[in-house]
Amino acid sequence: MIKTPRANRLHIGIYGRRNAGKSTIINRLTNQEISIVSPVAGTTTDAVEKAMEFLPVGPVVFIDTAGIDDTGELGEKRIKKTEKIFDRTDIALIVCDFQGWCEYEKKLFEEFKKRNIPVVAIVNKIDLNNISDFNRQEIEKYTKNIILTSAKTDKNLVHNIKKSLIENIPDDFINPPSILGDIIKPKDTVILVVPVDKEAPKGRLILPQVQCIRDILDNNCKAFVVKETELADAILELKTQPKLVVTDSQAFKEVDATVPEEIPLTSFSILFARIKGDLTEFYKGAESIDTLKDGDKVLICESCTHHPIEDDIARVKIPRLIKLKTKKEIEFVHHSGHDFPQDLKEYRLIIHCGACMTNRREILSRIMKAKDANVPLTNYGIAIAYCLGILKRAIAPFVHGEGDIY
Ligand SMILES: Nc1nc2c(ncn2[C@@H]2O[C@H](COP(=O)(O)OP(=O)(O)OP(=O)(O)O)[C@@H](O)[C@H]2O)c(=O)[nH]1
Ligand code: SF4
Ligand SMILES: [Mg+2]
Repeated sequence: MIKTPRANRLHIGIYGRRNAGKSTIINRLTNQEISIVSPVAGTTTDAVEKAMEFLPVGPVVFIDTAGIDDTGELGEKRIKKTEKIFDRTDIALIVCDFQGWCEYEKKLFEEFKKRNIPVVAIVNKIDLNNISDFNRQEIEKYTKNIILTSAKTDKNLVHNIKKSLIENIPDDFINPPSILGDIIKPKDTVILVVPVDKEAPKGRLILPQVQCIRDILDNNCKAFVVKETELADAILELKTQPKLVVTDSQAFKEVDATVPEEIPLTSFSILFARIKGDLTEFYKGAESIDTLKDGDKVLICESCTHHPIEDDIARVKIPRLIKLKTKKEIEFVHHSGHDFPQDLKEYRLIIHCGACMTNRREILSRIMKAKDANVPLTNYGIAIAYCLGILKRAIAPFVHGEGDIY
């Protein structure tokens, strides 16, 4: 994703008057000194851009702009330059202070509204102001997305901006285009391992399997679909080594033993965790299984409701695996459907289903809610792979550089 072309990145423009704190905010977001910060109004004269992977939002470009309340001839040139950036903005952050939602900000807002660009209002410098002076209703007439913050002292600033972005990003940005597109290239072969057990629906494959087959075909590659019992033969019969083996999580252990080490192996759940959620967060969530103690509550969430079957993955298999791994007496609470429990604080861990029937925004919002409550969140496939001791292998195809996972 580092190679994502600029055009495919979400462009986040940071606007506002001179001295509002725009450059301080871009530096916080990127965790780098991208832009010069100073008390002199009009410090940023030319837009400063930074492309980066902003997880879990994805590939973005942040654009710090010159303050647009600028006056004089030079100021007009700066205003024109800043206005040009409007055209490249997919989502706008308007930075102001308590008293600052005035004519400039309103005009800016109307400009973005005309262009159908979502706006997040960032009311900055709360450390210097008396919070009771804040008139939220005034800004709410324009946008419901309001972040009250201090770019200098607020530890949650980046988290809150991510949350707001996830809620407001246009759909085509939040849904990455391909499941395997950055892993495979034309003519590659991918083996898909599909156990046909009691949980498999009669006469058909399930949605993640079908979507993977389609994605492999879309990438001009070959899909070789087998049950775990035919996997060893399939590998032997292939004239060239498969680029990847993807298995159902439930057959992971068996498949791990069959697939030679030099062939990358992952699971459908991990592929979907990647495009539906945030692999890094899910990985951290799985690691927290080891910190569970006697009496802890673990929430298991499924996006759809269905009748539990004997040996059900949520009610039987995952609890069994976690108990085996931790040797602790853990209470499992089950939840299904589109609503998400309001109070998450009582849980030590949330394990989510593969979310094949939900959109990415919903899962990302759940991740952010779990973060707000300080509860780690992972998903079925990643939790299973972790408990079986094979997560490192399953995640290896997605580890880049210094250990970034995406
Ligand atoms: N106390 C306090 N100072 C802040 C905060 N955010 C920014 N500042 C200070 O406000 C001044 C202006 O910050 P910048 O980030 O340079 O503002 P800017 O909007 O980029 O300004 P221009 O580039 O001139 O348009 C600097 O002295 C910052 O240190 C904040 O939340 N609290
Ligand atoms: S959304 Fe979740 S519960 Fe529903 S079918 Fe997909 S993985 Fe299963
Ligand atoms: Mg600046």
